[in-house]
Amino acid sequence: MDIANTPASPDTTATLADAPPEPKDPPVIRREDYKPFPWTIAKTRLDFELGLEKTRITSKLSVAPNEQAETSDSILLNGDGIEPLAISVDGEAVNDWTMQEGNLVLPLSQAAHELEIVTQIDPSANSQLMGLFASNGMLCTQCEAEGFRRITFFPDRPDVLSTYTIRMSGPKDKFPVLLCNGNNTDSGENADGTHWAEWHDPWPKPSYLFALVAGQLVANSDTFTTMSGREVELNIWVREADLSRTDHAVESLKKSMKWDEEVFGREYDLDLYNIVAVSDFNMGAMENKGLNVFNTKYVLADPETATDGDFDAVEGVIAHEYFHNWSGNRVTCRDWFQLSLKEGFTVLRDQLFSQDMQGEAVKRIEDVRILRAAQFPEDSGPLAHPIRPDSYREISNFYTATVYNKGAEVIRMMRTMAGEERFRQGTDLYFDRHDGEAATCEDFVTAIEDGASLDLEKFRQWYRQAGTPKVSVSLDHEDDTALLTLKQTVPATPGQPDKQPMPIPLRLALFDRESGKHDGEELVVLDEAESTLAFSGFAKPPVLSINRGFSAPVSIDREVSGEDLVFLAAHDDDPFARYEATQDLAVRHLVAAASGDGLSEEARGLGRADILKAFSSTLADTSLDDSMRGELLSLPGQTYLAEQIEQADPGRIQDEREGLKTWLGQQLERELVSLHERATEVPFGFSQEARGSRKVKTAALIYLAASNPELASKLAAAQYEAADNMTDRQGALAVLSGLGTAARTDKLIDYHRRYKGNELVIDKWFAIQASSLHPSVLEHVKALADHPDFTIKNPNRVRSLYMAFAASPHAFHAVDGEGYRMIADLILALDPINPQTAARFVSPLGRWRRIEEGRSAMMREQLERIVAAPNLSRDTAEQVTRSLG
Ligand code: B3K
Ligand code: ZN
Repeated sequence: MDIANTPASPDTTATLADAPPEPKDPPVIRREDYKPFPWTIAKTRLDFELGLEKTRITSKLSVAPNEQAETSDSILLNGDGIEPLAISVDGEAVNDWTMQEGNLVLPLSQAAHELEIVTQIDPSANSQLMGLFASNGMLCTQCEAEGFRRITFFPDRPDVLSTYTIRMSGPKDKFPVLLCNGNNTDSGENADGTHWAEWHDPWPKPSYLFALVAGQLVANSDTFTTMSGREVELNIWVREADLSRTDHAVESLKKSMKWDEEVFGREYDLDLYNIVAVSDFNMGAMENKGLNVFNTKYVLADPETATDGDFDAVEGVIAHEYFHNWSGNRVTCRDWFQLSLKEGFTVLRDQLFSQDMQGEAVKRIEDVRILRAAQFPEDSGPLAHPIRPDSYREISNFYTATVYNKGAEVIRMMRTMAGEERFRQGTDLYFDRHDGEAATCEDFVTAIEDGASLDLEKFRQWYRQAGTPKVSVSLDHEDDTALLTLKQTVPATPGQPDKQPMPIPLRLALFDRESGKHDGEELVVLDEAESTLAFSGFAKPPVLSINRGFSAPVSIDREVSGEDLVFLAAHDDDPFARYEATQDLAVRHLVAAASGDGLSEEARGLGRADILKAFSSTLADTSLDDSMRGELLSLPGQTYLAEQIEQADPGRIQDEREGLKTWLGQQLERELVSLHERATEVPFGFSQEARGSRKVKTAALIYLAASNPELASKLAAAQYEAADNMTDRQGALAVLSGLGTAARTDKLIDYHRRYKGNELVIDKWFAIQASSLHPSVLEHVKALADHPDFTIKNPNRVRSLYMAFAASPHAFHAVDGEGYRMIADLILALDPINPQTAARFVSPLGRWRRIEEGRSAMMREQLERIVAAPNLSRDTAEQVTRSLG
């Protein structure tokens, strides 16, 4: 039967162009309303006739009543911006269907049926980059969370698992490579210049894991032999010109596969693992079963064009997506409220992997820095939500640092309390129990509880309550006993005014002042509002090291002397705690200086003197490796500092922080210059030593740039010229871009000329200028927005210019409010093109309540301007409304 000629119902005459605008107040979806889908879809067969402007999809679904759910006399198939061209049930064309808010509702009797639905889409017009879209002449998909419904009508929810068989055909010249999930079962050519391929994925999966790619691609191929001896073909697909930059990705994939076998006992389950790199992508990467789609940023790396940080990020994201094969794909989520089930767990898995690959100490410090810069502000602002949210309007807004990074910290705490071995028993049980299922966070906690023999009853609060707990710490000394008093408070957050205490595992050690040693570390779990612990055997008051390794994602508020912090900064054998002591010295000093009445000259001098002591011992300590030294020499970020102040003045924070940098640069000029010289002599390589030397080389320049700009400019220009790798060149350029010297302009021009045409490096060129400390940064950003290389259509380019800008307090918080206006303008311009990316820019403005009055009013004004705009997307509307709320 020619179903393509079946007349469309009158209900579907609306087209995308004349579709009504999204309602201003889209419905709230609530976790407590979860109901299983009334139908199962055992098999899904999709036939794609591919074209950049026109792709036709014929979908055949084997449906049957779901015994586990309430019965229904109809089936609701989600759709978004698509129309059915033809529908048949059991081979008969039907027209008694209706459309409800873009979804297709089809009456269906309680029996098994075969549905067939035809849709047609224009991938080249898909600027949202959700569903099937065109990028540089190739076609690819992004379906998580709700993109599949932009391709065909389907129960687009993670608890409907189906086995997919795909046929795809298209012109061979445009799409020589045709890829899909699973295994390639057949392929062939037609006489008319088209060709086709069939793919079958034996593992049932939800629609968000579906993927298809068609384009002119070449592969870097390799194999991996799994622990049971199966050989897996690995391919990293890229444009031909990028092939030489894919070796690191291949190596990272093989390391990830091996590590997951060794550490979590997880073996890969298909004979093929494909990764495709695309330039236009809303996120980092996507874990589609057997066919990951990656942003080029997380695939391509060579020393000439990628920094050490980029190399690490490629390795980490490749690992993350690979690990999802078990934590996410084999065991998926029941509904999107459970997102942290797969994301929090997978972030923890990738963090542990990177700790093993790159070194535990520095990786842990980096992860905590990210948490504090991105998640702590979220947790104390209008967008705060628990790691398992209770409601949303647009799920894309909940791919947050809370769900991902705090989610990882919560699972890390279970691991800390259980110990590695018992935690592994818990995860083994989780994977065994729920393999092939759509599970919940509760299932995960129960499995860890059972497998690791832990009582996690109270611990479940971490899934329910938002807000960063604060632990107040005081240490008293009586006779030979140290008395430690711990008090916790969990702050009120939107919708959660009252909070319960939560179990907080704190690793701690008490140091003897004279010997500089301690008698072993203890793990204390504070699970009440307040608790006092006694430690005997201390004739003199010991020095307390607490929350070692950042064992709990809390903020610590403690009475401690500068002297004790200087002691810990020099002696603590826990690298994180050592880092934290130096950070604490700087935080205390800068927060006092930048808030209220500021500091007296005397207090300013005392605070600085302690910081100088800590920095001096860091510079002099020959037992430290340079990677760690680089961490110890970094000052706390401005956003984190602002977090410590009720209503922060970003201008004062900036001035104080810069003032401290200048002073330290002056005091330590000789040491910093010799550190730079020593590091410059280390030849390029990937060893820890070589990487560490690159890190401290630029760290030294950062202080010198503040204290002696002429000298720093000379050294940075020389570093730029001599660089045989991107880490040195980018570090030097970033320093120069904040200075007013002639070398600044020279090197920025040179960099652009040198790397013209390399999208990822030109992204860096934009970001370096947008985040610079140059006084004219706003003018620079405006000029860059008009640069021929800028396009609002490419998310990487938008992020490189505007995310860098919004994340730089110096630029974003310009005193006349121009920075806020520029971000609001961007949101309004980007929203109709790519709402998901536009909505990501709302949160910097949403901090208005925590900023001093003058700026606060201007930030709010911009949010009000945005919310008043007509036809705002659901994504942006939700974020702005919550931010104003
Ligand atoms: N799971 C994807 C993220 C999808 C985001 C959708 N808005 C990548 C990841 O976390 O691995
Ligand atoms: Zn993920």
